[in-house]
Amino acid sequence: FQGVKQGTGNSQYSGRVTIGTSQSGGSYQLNDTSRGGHKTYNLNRGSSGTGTLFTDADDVWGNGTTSDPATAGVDAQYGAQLTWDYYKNVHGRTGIRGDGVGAYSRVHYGSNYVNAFWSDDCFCMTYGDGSGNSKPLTSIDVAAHEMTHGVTAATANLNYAGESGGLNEATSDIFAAAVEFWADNPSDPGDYLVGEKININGNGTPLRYMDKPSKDGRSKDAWYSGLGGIDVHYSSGPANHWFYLASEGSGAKVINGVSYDSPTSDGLPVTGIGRDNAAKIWFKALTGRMQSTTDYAGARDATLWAAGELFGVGSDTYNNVANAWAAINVGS
Ligand code: ASN
Ligand code: ZN
Repeated sequence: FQGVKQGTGNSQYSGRVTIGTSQSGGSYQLNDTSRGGHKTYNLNRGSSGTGTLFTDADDVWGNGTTSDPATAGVDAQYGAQLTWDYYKNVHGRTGIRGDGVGAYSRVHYGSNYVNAFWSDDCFCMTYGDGSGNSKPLTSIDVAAHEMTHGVTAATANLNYAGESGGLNEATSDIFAAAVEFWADNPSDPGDYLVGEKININGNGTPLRYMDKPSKDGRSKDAWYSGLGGIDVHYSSGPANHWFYLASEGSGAKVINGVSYDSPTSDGLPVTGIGRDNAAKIWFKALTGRMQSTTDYAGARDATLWAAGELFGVGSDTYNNVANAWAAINVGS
C-alpha cells in the first residue's frame, strides 16, 4: 500500500529530525507528499539528470556523518521542509510558486564541489559535498538560501546583476536567517551568519556576516555609487546589513551565543523592530512591490510601502525601517 509517512533522519547538522517521506510497496522514499511531493535525489557524484531517488527499507535515514550517503539526503530534505513550512506558516505562501507544488533536491553533485545552487530550469536545488576541510553544503541556511532563489524568481524576479542582483542575493540571505531562527533547532540555532556550519573557508569562519558584511573582506556595509558593479554576493551586503539593523538595531548584542556589533554609516543609532516584523516587511515588499529592475532606492520605497501597509505610515516601526535604510546610506 501507499501512504504519507514521517521518517526519522539522522542529519549531519540538525541532530535527529522527523522528515516527510512516503511508502510505496515495501520501501520508503524521500518524497514528502505532505509538502507538494518535494523529493531528494542522490546524484552519486554525477552532474546531470536526477540520479536516483533516495529509498530506505525501515524509514530511518542516514547516520549523522558523511560515511552514509543518505545523511546529506536527510539534511537536504529537512532544510526544504523547514523552508516550505516557514513560507506557509509565516507568510501564507504554500510552495515556491504559491501553488502547492514541491520542488526537488539533488545531493552529492560532482566531486569536491564547494557550492550549492538553485535552478529555475529544473525547479530544483543542488548541493556539493565540499572538498578538503569544507563540509557538505546541506545546512539549513544554505537550503533556505537556495530555495528562496526560487521564491524570488517566482515573484519580483530581481535581475541577477547590478543592484537588483545584490537585492536578489540579500533576499536569499535574509530568509536563510529567518528560516534558521524560526526552525529553532538546538543543533543549529538561529544567527545572522550565512554558512557557519559548512566550514567553507576551511578555518571555521562563516561565508557571510549580516551585522557587518565587510567582515568577510569583500562585502559592502553600505550603499555607494559603484555598488552595482561588484559581484552580487558582495552587493548583497548593504541589504543584509539593513535586515540586521532593522531587526535588532545598532550596537553590540549577543543572540544564541553569537556576538554582533553593527555599525551605521551615518553614525546615528537604529532601534530594531524585531526580526519577525522585518521579515514580514521584506516579504511583502518582495511580493508586492519589487520588480526585476528594482535597485536599492526602489527597495527602500518598497519596504516603506510595506511597513505603511502593515504598521501605518509614520508609525514607530515605519520610522525605524527608514532609519535602518539611512544607516546603510540609502535615503535620508
Ligand atoms: N550558492 C550560490 C548562490 O546561491 C551559487 C551561485 O552563485 N550561483 O548564490
Ligand atoms: Zn544565492
